[in-house]
Amino acid sequence: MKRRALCGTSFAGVAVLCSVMAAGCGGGSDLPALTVTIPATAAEDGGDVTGTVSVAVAPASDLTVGLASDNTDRATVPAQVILPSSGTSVDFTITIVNNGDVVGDELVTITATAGSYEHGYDSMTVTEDDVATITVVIPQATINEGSTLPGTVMVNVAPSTDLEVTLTTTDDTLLAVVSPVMILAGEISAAISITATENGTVDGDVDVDVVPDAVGYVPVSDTITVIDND
Ligand SMILES: [Ca+2]
Ligand SMILES: [Ca+2]
Ligand SMILES: [Ca+2]
Repeated sequence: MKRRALCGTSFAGVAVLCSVMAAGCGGGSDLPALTVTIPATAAEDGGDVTGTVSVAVAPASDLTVGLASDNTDRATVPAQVILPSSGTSVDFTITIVNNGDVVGDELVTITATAGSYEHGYDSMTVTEDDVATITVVIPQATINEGSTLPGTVMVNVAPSTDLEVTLTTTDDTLLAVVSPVMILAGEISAAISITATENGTVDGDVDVDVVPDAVGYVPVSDTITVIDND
């Protein structure tokens, strides 16, 4: 995708942009233009990508080009690059920010400016790689038959309305869990309670998973070992 700023239009936003260009706008003069070319998309976890700023005719002397990103939470660029008088383009690195937040795909616009040039810009979509998860956390590694322990169920994205969480275990004859529990709107966790059922059978020590389920969240279970007392 390539775009150039249009000067002399009646749109208020564009007029403000053009006013920054001093002599470049309003008089109808045909200043040489900077052209920015960047990939249309970049994956949040895909590493850095390369952009290019170019001009139609090589500058008379090395040209300092200022660069800016309008969404530095997603992508950053060097403050400036030098377009050498020996050429018509220069590459620059776009650093893609890989975070753990779940915000969805977002648009980033990279703008290039230089004195006596019409500025140029191009936009890209940085695609989200993180997902909303719901995770069971049981602090202890073991639970004795006949006893009860507290735990927590946590989300990495707070729900906008109360979230019902269903909990199950992979062996409900040995380990019971109170279900459902609610994570309240705006909160990220709720307490849970697990009980190792007392019985008279020789079961041995058994690993049991506690598995969460909530609409819109990827489940992450936890494992605890039930210690037999028979
Ligand atoms: Ca990420
Ligand atoms: Ca993310
Ligand atoms: Ca037993």
